[in-house]
Amino acid sequence: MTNLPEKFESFNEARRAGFIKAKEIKESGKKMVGVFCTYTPVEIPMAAGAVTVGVCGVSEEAIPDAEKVLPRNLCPLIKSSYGHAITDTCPYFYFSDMLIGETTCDGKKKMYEELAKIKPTHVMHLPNMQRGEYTYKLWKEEIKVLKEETEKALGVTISDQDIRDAIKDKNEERRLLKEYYELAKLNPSPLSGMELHQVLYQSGFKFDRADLKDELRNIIDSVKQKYQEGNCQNNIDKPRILITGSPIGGISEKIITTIEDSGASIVAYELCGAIRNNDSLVDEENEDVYDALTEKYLSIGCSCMMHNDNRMEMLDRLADEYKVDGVIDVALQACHTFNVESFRVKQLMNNKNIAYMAIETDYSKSDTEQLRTRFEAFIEMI
Ligand code: BJ8
Repeated sequence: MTNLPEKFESFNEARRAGFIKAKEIKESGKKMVGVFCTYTPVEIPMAAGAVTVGVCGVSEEAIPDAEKVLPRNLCPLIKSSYGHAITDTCPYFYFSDMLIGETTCDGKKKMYEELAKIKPTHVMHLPNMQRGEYTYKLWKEEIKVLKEETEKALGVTISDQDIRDAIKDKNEERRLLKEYYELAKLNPSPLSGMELHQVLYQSGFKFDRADLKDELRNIIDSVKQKYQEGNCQNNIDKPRILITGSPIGGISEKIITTIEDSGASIVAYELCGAIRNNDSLVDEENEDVYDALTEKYLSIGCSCMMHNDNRMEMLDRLADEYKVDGVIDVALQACHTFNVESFRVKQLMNNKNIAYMAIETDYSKSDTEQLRTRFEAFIEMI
């Protein structure tokens, strides 16, 4: 029995419903900015009065078109994003006035070169190490350059106060999302893995900021109340699973449903679009807004960083806080950084006596049954 209120239904379809909203936003004269990555300091386009939207592709339909230009042996997220862009099948890409990318993995960098031929694209130079003064200065400077490029592209002026207001606004959303996903620390979790995922992922497509926050508040309160009344779809015997790795927006059904059908309860997502973005806030007290943004965004633990200790520290902490029994590490096909880093995650979990498995998959459904067999065996073994 679900603990979610009826309002949750609007999160299930937010990405699709947002297509019409995006059109209305554009017709009202507002600007839209497409982003690809958790490293994007979205407070800058927000400070410009623009609506930000994630434009990472999540379906396999456009991949054959992308493969006319990009190699087949490339991450499906990149091929899908590019394929939808060139075939005009992603309304969010179509309505975006500007795209923001970062020098993260090699595939994305090279895709941005191609995208820039069809849409104004600004690529931020993200350092690939997180330590030292030089790195910090470089990223701070890049955020200032982003502010200038956004001003030029959208024909606006962005003040420090605009950025401060955007920081506050985004932090409020992060606090609510965090309060929501932390409900899964309860044992048993009051949420199914899909309910946990959908609210986190789909909230990025709810463009009315006040409505989004109201709905999140409503959902959190409803889940808490129903749980206190004794409603819970999980039982205490289900193994508690943490998912980590590449973004799973394009494979959520295949991964989440199959794992939970195999008898487990997913309680945490150390992923972009989930805990990786929302765990830490931007410091609202810092008088220098660029310092505040630099600190927050440079600390993100993505595998594209060399010596990615921040991800390991987060995984170590989350495994304890969420009382995790097993970790499933998901790498998208040809995602070398997450694939290589899986060895380190495995060692960490072995040392903590937590069951661990790694999978590599793409956006097709053809390996669903094979994955099901592997998930069943893993969960049985826990
Ligand atoms: S901060 S995870 S959103 S880079 S899965 S395209 S890394 S080959 S998406 Fe990512 Fe930013 Fe990191 Fe998050 Fe490349 Fe890997 Fe594909 Fe990836």
